[in-house]
Amino acid sequence: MSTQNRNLSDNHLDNYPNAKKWNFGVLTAEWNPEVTHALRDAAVKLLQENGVNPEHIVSQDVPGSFELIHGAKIMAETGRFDAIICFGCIIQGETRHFDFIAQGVTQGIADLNIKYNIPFVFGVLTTNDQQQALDRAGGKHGNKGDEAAAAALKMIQLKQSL
Ligand code: DLZ
Repeated sequence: MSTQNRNLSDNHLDNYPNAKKWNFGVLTAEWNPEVTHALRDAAVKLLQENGVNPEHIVSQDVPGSFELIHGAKIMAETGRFDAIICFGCIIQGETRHFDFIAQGVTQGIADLNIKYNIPFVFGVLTTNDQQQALDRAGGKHGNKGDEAAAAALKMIQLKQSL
């Protein structure tokens, strides 16, 4: 994801008069928690700033980014949520594990978007090192948690406007 020309937190949000009725599932991978929890906290804050009832935000951790897929599926099948936001941070290591997990999670979350009639937001950072991740989790490139929350709000609004 390119951040060269855009601070990720530079979201100009619309007005969401119905947001107080909307329900959100938020899933957060426990790997690299200093990053993923910062993403989650920014998202929850932005949702609430836009009128979402704190009691309508269900937040759960999963072991790693790979588990976001099944966690999101379980959440979707409850039928309770208008959108599900997934947070993870996959950092390049010495082996090809990074590629397989990143590919699997990306495809898995994409598949959920097709299978279920709600948006699943991809808030997964894939970076070369921890600093790049921190730069996007409240650092010099803003916080991708804001962007993910904004995407969820916009997609629910889109669905309800059609
Ligand atoms: C195994 C693994 C590795 C090597 N790296 C990461 C990572 O950078 N970020 C992340 O969220 N999870 C990682 N994991 C764990 C996998 O996502 C998954 O939890 C395990 O493979 C068990 O299914």
